[in-house]
Formats: sequence, C-alpha cells, structure tokens
Amino acid sequence: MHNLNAMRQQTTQIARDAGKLIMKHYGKPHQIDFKGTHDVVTEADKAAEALIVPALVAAYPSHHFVGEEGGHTGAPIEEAEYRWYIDPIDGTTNFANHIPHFCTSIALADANNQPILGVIYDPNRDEMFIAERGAGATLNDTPIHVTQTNNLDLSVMSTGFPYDRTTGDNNFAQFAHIAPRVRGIRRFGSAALDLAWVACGRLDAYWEWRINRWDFFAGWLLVTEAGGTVTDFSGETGETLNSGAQILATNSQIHAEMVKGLKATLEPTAG
Ligand code: LIP
Repeated sequence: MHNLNAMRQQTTQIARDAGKLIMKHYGKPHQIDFKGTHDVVTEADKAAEALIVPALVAAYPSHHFVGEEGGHTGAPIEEAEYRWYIDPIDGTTNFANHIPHFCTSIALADANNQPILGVIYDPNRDEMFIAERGAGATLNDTPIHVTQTNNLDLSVMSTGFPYDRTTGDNNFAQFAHIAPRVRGIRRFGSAALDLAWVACGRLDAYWEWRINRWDFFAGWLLVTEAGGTVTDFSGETGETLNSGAQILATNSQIHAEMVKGLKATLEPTAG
C-alpha cells in the first residue's frame, strides 16, 4: 500500500490545479461538443482531465485509471490493486451555461471497488472536501458531519435526472412521490457536490438513477465518513449501488423512510 497521506496531499493539489485551469476557461465563451443528445463536453473538461490523469499515472503507474472524457488508462484493471475514478468537471451542463456550480471529483478505490480516498474541489467557492476511509471527512480541513434531521417533513434534499430521459428510469415517478413529502427539493446539476453537501450538512439527502463511478465514488466516501448512509433504493450496498444504477445518500436518520418511499415507486402499481 502506498502512503495514503501522501496520496491525499498530492490528489488535493492536483484537484486545486485543475480548478484553477477550469476557472480560466470559465470566463471565456465555451466550445460545446455533444456526446449524446443532451450530454455535452467542453474544452475545459478535456484540458482538466489532461492535467489530472497523466500526473496520477506518472505517480502510480501500477494503478488503473478511469476518466470521464478519456476512458481507461494505466495498468490493466485485472492486474491493478487500485483504481482511480476521475471527473474533471462534474456539472458540465452548468459549466457550459455559465452557472457557477460544478467541481472536480477524484476517487481512489481498492480492488473490490470500495472507495478509500475521495477529493472534491469546488473552484467557485474554493471549497475542498476530502474523505479518507476510517479517518473522517473534512471541508477546508475542518471536520464535517451530516445533519440530525430525523423527519422527512423537515428534510431538504436534492436529486438529478439522467441525460437520457426517454426511458422508464428517468426519475419522474420518484420525484413525484418524494417531492410532496419533504420540506424542500433541489436539482443542482452536480452529483458530486450534492453528495459533498449531504456530508457537510447543507442537505439531508440526495438520490439519483444511473450515474457513473466518477460522479459519485468520492462523494459516497464523504457521506459515509461524515456519518451518513449510502445505499441503492432498496437499502442495499451491492452492485446496483456500486455501478451507479441507483444511489440514495442520507444523514442516516431518514434513510429507512427514504428507502420506503423510493421502494414504493418501484412497485408495478406505483405512479
Ligand atoms: C452529471 C451529474 C448530474 C447528473 C447527470 C450527470 P457531468 O455529471 O453530476 O448531477 O444528474 O446525470 O451525471 O456529466 O456533468 O459530469
């Protein structure tokens, strides 16, 4: 095992450097390319990934790397003891539309695909979120904790909608079921920041269908290290969660109620 403390320092610096680069691009008009009907990528995504991935590959050549824009690189996944999941800009739609809410998310996971280090940097607010398995979570070096809200009626939460909203798993049924039962609901457009904000107590919960490991692995660890619970919609922590097919992150207190609500929408008769 490498020195996790050194990895943490290095990853934090790389995320900060990526943030600086992204903000340089942010002020200029954006060249937008379409990856799908609604899924976009900008020059800044590519430039930030080109800053992050080679630096990590050079430092850890025996590891495997998965970047949102560049795909797989480094050692073959079946031989690598560690995997990195990198989202250079989580919240690209916000970035492309000059909405100041996006971040860089970098996660390190073990060979069982369980996160051991998570770094999320928000360059708009200069907020650095870090979690290390077993060592807690921090925001700008101060320990963070989830809220103590224990009632759905009093809860404020966020969610997201997948780029492909033409299929059944588009979150419309879940949104319709949950929204009337809670104090407030938000759609910010960055899954990584949604999770970081659950971890630091700005939100009581977050859920989403069909996101990618680079979107949520760092935030998953932040929430659990801050005292929260992260599962799929049925309360399980297997492949449905690990693949990003479904994610529910809460302050732990309202987890059972959220599972009950989301599960109800998965029943054949739910609307
Ligand atoms: C996006 C997320 C967003 C989610 C989208 C997408 P991107 O990531 O952070 O919250 O709803 O489906 O995954 O594409 O901006 O890096």
